[in-house]
Amino acid sequence: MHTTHYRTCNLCEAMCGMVITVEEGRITGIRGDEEDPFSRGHICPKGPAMREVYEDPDRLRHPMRRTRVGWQRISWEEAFTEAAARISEVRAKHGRDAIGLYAGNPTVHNHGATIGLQGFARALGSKSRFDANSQDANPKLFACMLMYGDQASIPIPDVDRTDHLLIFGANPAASNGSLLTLGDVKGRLRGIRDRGGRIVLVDPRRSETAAWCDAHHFVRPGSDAALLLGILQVLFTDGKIDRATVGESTRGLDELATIALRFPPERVADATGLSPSVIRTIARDFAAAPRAVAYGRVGICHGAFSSIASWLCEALNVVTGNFDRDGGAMFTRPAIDLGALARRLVGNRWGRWKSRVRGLPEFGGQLPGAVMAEEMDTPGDGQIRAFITIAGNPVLSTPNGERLATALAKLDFMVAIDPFINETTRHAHLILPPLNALERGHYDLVFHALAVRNTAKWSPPVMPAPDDGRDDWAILYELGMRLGGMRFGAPLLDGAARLVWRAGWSLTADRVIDLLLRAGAYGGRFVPFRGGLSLAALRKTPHGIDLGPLLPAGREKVRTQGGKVDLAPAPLVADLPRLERWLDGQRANGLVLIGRRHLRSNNSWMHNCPSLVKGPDRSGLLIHPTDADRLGLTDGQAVRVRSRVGAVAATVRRSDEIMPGVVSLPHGYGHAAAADTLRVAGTVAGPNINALTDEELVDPLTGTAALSGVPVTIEATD
Ligand SMILES: Nc1nc2c(c(=O)[nH]1)N[C@H]1C(S)=C(S)[C@@H](COP(=O)(O)OP(=O)(O)OC[C@H]3O[C@@H](n4cnc5c(=O)[nH]c(N)nc54)[C@H](O)[C@@H]3O)O[C@H]1N2
Ligand SMILES: Nc1nc2c(c(=O)[nH]1)N[C@H]1C(S)=C(S)[C@@H](COP(=O)(O)OP(=O)(O)OC[C@H]3O[C@@H](n4cnc5c(=O)[nH]c(N)nc54)[C@H](O)[C@@H]3O)O[C@H]1N2
Ligand code: SF4
Ligand SMILES: [Mo]
Repeated sequence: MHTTHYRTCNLCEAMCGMVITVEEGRITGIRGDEEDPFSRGHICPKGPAMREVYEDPDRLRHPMRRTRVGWQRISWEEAFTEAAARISEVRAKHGRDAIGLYAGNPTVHNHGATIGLQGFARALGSKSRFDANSQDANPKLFACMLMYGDQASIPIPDVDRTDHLLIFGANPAASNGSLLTLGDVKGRLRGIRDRGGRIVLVDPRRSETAAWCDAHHFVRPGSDAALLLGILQVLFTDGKIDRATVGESTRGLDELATIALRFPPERVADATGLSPSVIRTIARDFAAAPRAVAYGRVGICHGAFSSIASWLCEALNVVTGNFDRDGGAMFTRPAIDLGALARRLVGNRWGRWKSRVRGLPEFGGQLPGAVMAEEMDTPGDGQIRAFITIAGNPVLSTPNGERLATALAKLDFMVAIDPFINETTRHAHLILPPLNALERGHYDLVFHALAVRNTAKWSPPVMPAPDDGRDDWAILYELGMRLGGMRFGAPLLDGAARLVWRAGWSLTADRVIDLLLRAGAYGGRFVPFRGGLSLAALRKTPHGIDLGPLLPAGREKVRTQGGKVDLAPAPLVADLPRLERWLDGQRANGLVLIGRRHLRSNNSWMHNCPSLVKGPDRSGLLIHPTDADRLGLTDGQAVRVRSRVGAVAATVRRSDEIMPGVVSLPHGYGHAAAADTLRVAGTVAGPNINALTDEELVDPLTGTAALSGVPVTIEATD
């Protein structure tokens, strides 16, 4: 038997369409789908590696219990009974907040996990909630919440129509885009230059993306906020801001101008590493372009001033008239309105409670990952004693991961919902492995809402699910019900769900997607015979549906009181003195560490795929030749890299692609501790960068980890 399946890859944010062929029950090919209207045949090496993940002998197919003599297979019933009993026990003895919950990145690439987690977290009722966004996009979401009134109002660079793209700290050539879903990234970016437009990159590393740009400028890690103030100063001084027009749809323009005027390029040049004339050129080229858009991502979210930098990057688009217009920063109109869901389930909240030990604020119901370890290893009321992870590997992904590993090992109880026994889940008492992505349906709940065109696509399962397999949704649902009932914030619905569950049924995540599609902007809204989008309609268009280009959204997306964009939100303005103290103060001048991504890795979890890890060692410590010469380091030399929190072994890679004064290690490596259970990854060289990153270095507004710009020293070990 030979079958062909069309599917969206759910590994990264790019939503590539794939054609998967299956013969005699085996996957025989995965290639790009030329007929997918969004990705147009583009695919990267990770897409085909989905077969290796599916077939991986290390991937768990059954629940596992850790015993004195190793991992033991148990039944789902045993696993759920034990997990619910142990969690309930800790909850009864120490209170709800003693249960920690960490949700990792793949949950947002999985509609069942995305929706299920909301109901599950409420079932737990704990304030000790964490997710990967506090190592990722929280500063940007926070800026959007304050400026546009909603953390789900995230403007997307209209790459297909812009004349000028100014990138701060993103490397789409490796990452394929983030908070910017653009299938066929290379083709789409090339389109800008083919139209006579320009791409300018600001990054401490001359990354793979630099080769696609007209200009690249080195910037000192963590200094983007200062650079953006310098750019805005030039625009306000030059009179490039149409104050009357911008003033109509915003508040705080005069305040922003007054702030920016205090930061002429001469004041920020030294701290940023860009000369005043380069800063002026960046500003003037941006202002001169008919349609321009500034885009900042992980690089600017990983600094100590990440919320300010994210704010100013948004503000640059707004003040130059490039907000909510074609070719600028635009909002999507997805088939399922993630914003409405998020407002209902997450809310635009900040600072309702603070972390117990350090007093960092919650944001959207989550505390920062940077406090996880101290909340476990500091005794007292509310100390985390039981921990649930789903689709996360915080030992490799959060700052000072080694401290976390030590704390995990001392917990009363830990359960992981994960298909692998890795550096984090190895500390669990129980592991509940979900179905593989190819064994379940897929709808990109999150990334359709962040894409450069409005599109919708449903991917049915490719491979049959084993009889006793459960997807993430089903696992969360069962455990949530046993812990007091899934709660989605609608008591009637929650009550009905409980009755249905008691009767032995459950609602599937796919059914929820169908309901949301019908209720959405393109759905029939449950009017009989009206037609419109539904799961059935999407099944009939297996390559996906193009719903058109981004359109101005105006009031619908700017949800502040009064409906105006806030250009000078009070919490961000109040944080500026901290930036000024740093800018004008004595700055340490030692080496600082930044991270990087490679096309062939996906955070920490795909190094067990042989096709992705073959070839040259990609984990080297990048160091500029002038720094290497000063330290007497040669290419390939073994070194020890040390920070305040730890030390790791690394191999020197001299390269002028990195800025002098900066060194770089990729994140997601350091698999030695799990070498027995990740038998391919365990042989891959490279240290855990997050054994060096410092949990004390955070953006104080959101608690987002400052993973970039960590002070380090380097010494030769051979
Ligand atoms: N192949 C691959 N693709 C991925 C992932 C992966 O691991 N591998 N991960 C996915 C995930 S979870 C995400 S969030 C996205 C992230 O996608 P991107 O935001 O594109 O992230 P990176 O590729 O890490 O690029 C960040 C860039 O910021 C630079 N940088 C570091 N510090 C600074 C700074 O202070 N200022 C400036 N201006 N730049 C700085 C780095 O040198 C790097 O080039 O990628 C997604 N896609
Ligand atoms: N120094 C440094 N640290 C970083 C970053 C950086 O740039 N530099 N980037 C940060 C960013 S942007 C992110 S998003 C985080 C990512 O960090 P995390 O989200 O903590 O971890 P991942 O490495 O994505 O690990 C994903 C886990 O999910 C499991 N998994 C995969 N698919 C599924 C599934 O369908 N269901 C379930 N239940 N499990 C699944 C994998 O086995 C793995 O254990 O790392 C952050 N950490
Ligand atoms: S670019 Fe992203 S979505 Fe596309 S094939 Fe690669 S991992 Fe999958
Ligand atoms: Mo991420």
